[in-house]
Amino acid sequence: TAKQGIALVDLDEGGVNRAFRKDVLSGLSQPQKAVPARWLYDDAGSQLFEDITGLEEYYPTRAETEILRAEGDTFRQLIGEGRAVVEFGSGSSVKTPLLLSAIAPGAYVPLDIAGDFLRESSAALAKKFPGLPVYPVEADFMGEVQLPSEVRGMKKLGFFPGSTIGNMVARTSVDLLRSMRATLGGTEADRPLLLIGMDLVKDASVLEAAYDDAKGVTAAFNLNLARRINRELEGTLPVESLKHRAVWNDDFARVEMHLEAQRDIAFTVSGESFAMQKGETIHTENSHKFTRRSANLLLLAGGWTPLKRWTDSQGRFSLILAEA
Ligand code: AVJ
Repeated sequence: TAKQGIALVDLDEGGVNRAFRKDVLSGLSQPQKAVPARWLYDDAGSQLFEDITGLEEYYPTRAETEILRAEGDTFRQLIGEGRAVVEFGSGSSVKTPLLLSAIAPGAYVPLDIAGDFLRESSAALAKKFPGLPVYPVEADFMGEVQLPSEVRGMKKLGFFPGSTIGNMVARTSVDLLRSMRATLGGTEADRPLLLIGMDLVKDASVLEAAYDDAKGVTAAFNLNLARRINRELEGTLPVESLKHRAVWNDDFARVEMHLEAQRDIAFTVSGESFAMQKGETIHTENSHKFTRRSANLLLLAGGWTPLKRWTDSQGRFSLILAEA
């Protein structure tokens, strides 16, 4: 069902985020321990991710921004003016303005589950584009979202930069692409467009460095999840005995982040006991990388026909325009 403007964080009597606890307890009970990547992004985690985007080794943000800067004229030709831009996520202070100034949209609709961040970034954006109607919607865009009535008659462009799609396994990303289609609506005569960032397969050493930087910012980002579990779920994870690992999994074409136990450890979370042997890991994130073909295949499976593809000058990252 479509959602709009609901309070999405469900806390128990003690103020504990129920979904977080459920995901952590069930994830730590699996043979390969795993916690869904979305829990990396509390306030500290979101700040650390911001820091990651400025790192020498982390090329995706710079590469995608380069494309957005360089291809404004082509975007405008292919997308046309006056569309309502529906961004899946709150929007970045750099990328979103580049797109909006290139295509002169009729409205901007950022969708995000984190209401505070959504309101802040929307206000900043509205200030930058005084004539542009901005309609933030607090919603989980993994399902169909009801767009504000003000944009119902307008043609739509979905915008999903950052290769965030890469965080999902194939079946989840296909579901998301189909939900995006449903959210954006349209008809056969008036098909919505989607501009989506997808990071590309490249040398494993380049990828592993991008997810295990010399300054240790990505390590801090990953370890922050253990700290968050300790803080929010009365956990006793020995953070100093966990090590950040970034490994290229060639079978699935993805970089995986793990937290690896440096010795045999035992700990509790919300009163439940867990143990890890030395070398055992908690899998905390997937970042899938694509080829031209795998990107096209994924989009097609999700109900989108690729129309045009751009890469940065070093061929590291792609932006794809697709039509429903
Ligand atoms: C925000 C999902 C695009 O996978 O590259 C960066 C997150 N994790 N470094 C990515 C991330 C470790 C990032 N995304």
